[in-house]
Amino acid sequence: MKISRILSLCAVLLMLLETQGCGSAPEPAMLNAGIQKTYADVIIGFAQLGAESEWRAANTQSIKETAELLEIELRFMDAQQKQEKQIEAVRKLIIQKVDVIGLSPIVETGWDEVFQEAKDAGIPIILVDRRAAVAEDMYVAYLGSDFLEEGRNAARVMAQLMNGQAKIVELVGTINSAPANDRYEGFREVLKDYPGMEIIASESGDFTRARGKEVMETFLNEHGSTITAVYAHNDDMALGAITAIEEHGLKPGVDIKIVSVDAARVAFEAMIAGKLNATIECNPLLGPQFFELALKVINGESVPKWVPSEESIFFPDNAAEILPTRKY
Ligand code: GYE
Repeated sequence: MKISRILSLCAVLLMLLETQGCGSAPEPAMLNAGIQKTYADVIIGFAQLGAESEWRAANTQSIKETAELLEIELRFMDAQQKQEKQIEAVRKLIIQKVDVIGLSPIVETGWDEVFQEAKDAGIPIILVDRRAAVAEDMYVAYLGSDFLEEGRNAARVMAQLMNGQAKIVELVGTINSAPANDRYEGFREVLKDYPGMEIIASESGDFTRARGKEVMETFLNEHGSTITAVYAHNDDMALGAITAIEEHGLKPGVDIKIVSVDAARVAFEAMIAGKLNATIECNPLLGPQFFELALKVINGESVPKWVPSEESIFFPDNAAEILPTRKY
């Protein structure tokens, strides 16, 4: 055995003795001090929230594909859109003693207890995609988008499209989820500067195409052609709205302008068909950044509290050119 390895083992032993003396559980990063783990040495858990949208499908694929590529042992759980199931999934991962838990919390609140359980077990949590309303020391990092800015951008783009005059209906994402909360708030923040832009109805379509269509049908039945614009918190709901508008005998993208969030391939197809006017990018391809962060955490390296994803805005004029380059 090399001297350096013996020294690091001694350091680990010393640390163990010290931490046990204080009566608190040793942090896994401390245990590994000096011994650099590789992807092949670790088991990573991921508690996904469900499979509600194109975005989610791409996100799940990115996580699974990256794990395979890096030969990481991944324990992947799907909570099927239910917080109880997601909490249960985290508990299972704790029992399985994974090295890190990645979690996309379906809603923002109600996480304190299970986060505390993970902390007590010495298993760090990385928030992926969505934030949770817990104290900062309950998770090691948040990897994901600036949803507030996405909401602001949607409002800026819509104000331009509508020359500052609009009767807007809003399709909100999953109630109490971080992206729905922030896209709602960011949009309104910018709209304050445009007195001619009025939100006449706002309801949740739960980020799905089916609910987006249903809610848009109700909006159309209640407000008819008073509606001049739709703000959808994701592309799937925008696509549902497009169908509802067509069935109502109006032209989506022309009679009613539509701005959504995500920039999935389906949004580019809708823009090419002239039925969607803009999509604000939200990047789901978080697999590579997630595992890189996880390994750093396991090896005790410091990581930023928030790792933002890089994003842009897309319009119909070059949608056909860009579509082949889109990975989701
Ligand atoms: O925009 C939506 C999905 O959390 C950013 O969830 C994600 C959102 C995404 O269902 O399509």
